[in-house]
Parts: sequence; C-alpha cells; structure tokens
Amino acid sequence: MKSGFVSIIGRPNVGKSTLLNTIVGEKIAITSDKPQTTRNLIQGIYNDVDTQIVFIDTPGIHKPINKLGNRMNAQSYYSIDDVDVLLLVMDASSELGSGDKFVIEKLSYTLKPVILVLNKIDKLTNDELLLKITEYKDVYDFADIVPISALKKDNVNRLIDVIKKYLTDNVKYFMDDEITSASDEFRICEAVRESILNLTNDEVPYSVTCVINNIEKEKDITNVYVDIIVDRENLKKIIIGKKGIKLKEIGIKARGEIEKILGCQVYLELYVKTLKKWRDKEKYLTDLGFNE
Ligand SMILES: Nc1nc2c(ncn2[C@@H]2O[C@H](COP(=O)(O)OP(=O)(O)O)[C@@H](O)[C@H]2O)c(=O)[nH]1
Ligand SMILES: [Mg+2]
Repeated sequence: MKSGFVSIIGRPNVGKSTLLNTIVGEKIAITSDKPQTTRNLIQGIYNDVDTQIVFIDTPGIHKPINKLGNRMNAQSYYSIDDVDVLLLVMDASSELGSGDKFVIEKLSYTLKPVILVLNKIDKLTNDELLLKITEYKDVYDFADIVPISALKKDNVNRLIDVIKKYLTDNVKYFMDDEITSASDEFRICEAVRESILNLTNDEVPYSVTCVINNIEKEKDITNVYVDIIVDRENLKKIIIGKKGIKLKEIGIKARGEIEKILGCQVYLELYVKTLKKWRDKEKYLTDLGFNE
C-alpha cells in the first residue's frame, strides 16, 4: 500500500480541474472555458488496489486584480509546501510564454519533484508534441514529463504510474468510497456557479458567488435554496434574463448536477442578490467561505 498527496498547479484554463475529474472518475471540480473557474482548493481522492492518492486542485496562478485574486494565488502557493509531488499542468497547444515561465520560476524554489503534465495533446500532431517536449526540457529540470489529454482521457493511466514512483506514505487517509473532501454544500454552490459560467458571457462569471440559503430534506425530494451573489445591479438583470428565462435555464442545468451530488430528486430555487464589491471586502470573502 502506497499513498501520498499531489498538488495540481499551473495557470488558469490549462485543464487542471478537468484532469482531477478524469482521475477521480466523477465530476468534483467544476470546469469552464473561462479562466479562474476554480477559486478554492479541492481535494479529489484516487484509489486502486494498492494505492491512494489525494489530489489537490488549485486556482490557477495569475496576476491578481482584487482581494479575491490574492487569496486564490495564496491558496495555490500554499498547496505547494504540503504535498509529496507537484503536477505542473501546461497547455501544450499554446506557446510557452512569459506567463508560463513565471510559474516555472516560482517552482524553482521547491525541493519537491515536479512532474510536467503537457495537457491538450489532442490538439497537436506528434511532431508538434516532440518539439514542445524539447522546448520544456530546456527550461527546467522536471522529474518527469507526461503528455496527456485530460479531456479525452489519453495517457492519464501513465501519469498515475509515474506519480506512484514518488509516493512514500503507506497509510490510507480516506475511506475507499470517499472521492472528495468537499462538502455537499460546497459542491452544490459550485454546480450553480458552473451553470452560470457556462451560460453567461464575459465579465459575469467573475462577479458571481453562491451560498446555500437552506436545504430541506423531505421523503422523496430535497429542497435546495441557493443565493446567487453579484456585485452590480445590472449583472442581476443579465443572470435573471428576460422574463426570468436565463435563471430558469441556469437552474435546470444546475439541478441535474445537484441530483447527481445528492443522489436524490431535487427541487432547486435560486435567488439573485446584489452585494456591492464583495470581491474586495475582506469581511465578505471570509463570510462567503474564502479562506485566508
Ligand atoms: N482540447 C482539450 N481541451 C481541454 C483539455 N483539458 C481541458 N480542456 C478544456 O480547457 C478548458 C479549461 O479547463 P479547466 O479544467 O476548467 O481548466 P483549469 O482552469 O486549469 O482548472 C475547458 O473548456 C476544458 O474543457 C484537453 O485535454 N483537451
Ligand atoms: Mg480549475
């Protein structure tokens, strides 16, 4: 029996959360084509016959423009110190630019093994991939380099095998049937936020957070009440939409996910509230569950 902790780090939008979901085999971290989808550390647990690996998905490392951004970065860096192995996920289909080098630079201080995960190889030819690998080899002395496609589940088994080489513990941290340390409440809020991320455009998603107002379990159905918090009045209108159509659409999509999380039938009620500038107020950030 081998076990250990692995942190998944990298810039926003490279596919960290998609990778976590593929490894765990269930959706535990929300994903979208917009950067900064993930705001908190999310643990996902991988089990096989002789191994347990606790993966920690992190918000992407980026240039913060508000206090929420600061906390997100701090969480990403914090997770570097506490694990056995680091997975540095990079988008192989994009140029290796200064932003990527900035993240690699940050890692040069760690003594932990850093495995470079070159993701999105489904978008590359073999020749392009070989060139990429050579390019990255010149930048840092990675413990290993593993090309994968998190979305197409390509070569992810190989990644698990490589990680196993670096695991040193031999205790089980979680029961076999536990796949995440995130609470149902947290996952429900995230499901609503994901639905908003995927059904609205541009700036809307960044200004949104969700909190549970109430959950009532009845015999055949669970009633879930979620508040959607935005920082400007006009965003409220966008999310609700003409005659409430947008909000309805958001609700239908989110309810499907929440039913999977709770494993029962769900009645979902969403309520949109304005809380001006919540992303910059320390008090609200703490109240809304963003840890320092
Ligand atoms: N083509 C392709 N797209 C991917 C792959 N992995 C993730 N994506 C997409 O990249 C976007 C960002 O993914 P996400 O997991 O939210 O990135 P994160 O911000 O690093 O957690 C989403 O639209 C994913 O569907 C992959 O292997 N191939
Ligand atoms: Mg993410």
